[in-house]
Amino acid sequence: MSKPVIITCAPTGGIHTPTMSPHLPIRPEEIADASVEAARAGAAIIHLHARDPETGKPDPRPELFQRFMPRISAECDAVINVSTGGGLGMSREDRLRAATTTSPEMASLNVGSLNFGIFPMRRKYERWQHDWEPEFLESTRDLVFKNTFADLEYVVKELGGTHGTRFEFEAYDLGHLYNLAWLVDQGWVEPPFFVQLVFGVLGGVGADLDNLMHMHTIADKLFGDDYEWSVLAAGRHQMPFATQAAMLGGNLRVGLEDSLFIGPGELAASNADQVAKIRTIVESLGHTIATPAEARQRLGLKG
Ligand code: KMH
Ligand code: ZN
Repeated sequence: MSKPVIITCAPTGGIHTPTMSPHLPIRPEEIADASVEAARAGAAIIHLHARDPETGKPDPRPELFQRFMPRISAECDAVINVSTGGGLGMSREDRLRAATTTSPEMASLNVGSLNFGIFPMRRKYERWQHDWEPEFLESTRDLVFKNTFADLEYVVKELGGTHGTRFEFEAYDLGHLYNLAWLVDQGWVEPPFFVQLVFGVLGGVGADLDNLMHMHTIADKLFGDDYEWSVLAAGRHQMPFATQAAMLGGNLRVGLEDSLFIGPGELAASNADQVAKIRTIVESLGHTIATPAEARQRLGLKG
């Protein structure tokens, strides 16, 4: 019998724009509501970004996080995970401000650099098509999502050391797993590691199940019993990849950060709907879902 599945929900992210879905939470109250509903639907971890309440753009200001984090903690028991990815093009300092101000139990750490391509999809996938803003698409053509070795060292020492925060290590490609192994070798991070395998971001590894199997195999070789793994996949790949992760004994992430859809041509009405859908799938496969307390214990969080 495999372990209960840890569901992470990422309610808003820093990529999709408010023009793309009326259901994307933007204002602090909306982010708090979406997070609490997702937790009630079965998410044990909530991965958080903030947005400018007026424009909806990704916003690093800690005071915005402080407008939804306390409410989420007061209204549910979910683990709060603060993004250090922020928004494309943000400086390292800005990306860290919210986490260093709030000292969360968990923060994301993107364990390598990549091109972060956002381009219109091929016509055959038009039911999953997004209405991206042309200027935003243009701005991503010449952009590197920068996570150098110096950045990684800085973040693990600052957040992991001083603040006792533990990480959702996001790996977008095979090499990123080796970057994490390097951090482990340096003695800068301690097990258990929570490794989020990310599929379907153009610039990272493609959403092909053979890639999932291979990344899982390599992660097993590198981290053995010292890690828990989870899967997220962008856009239309979200639910199939989450399902596959659960079938293989892993954990999974859903949320409007990663996909605005709940089915072909159908926008998700809420984050909780995505959590409820994957929970139904997971439970119908004979698995159970993890409570926040179980996630804390398995991931060695400070609580
Ligand atoms: N939007 C995801 C593909 C972060 O916040 O650190 C990446 C992400 C990055 O979650
Ligand atoms: Zn994120």
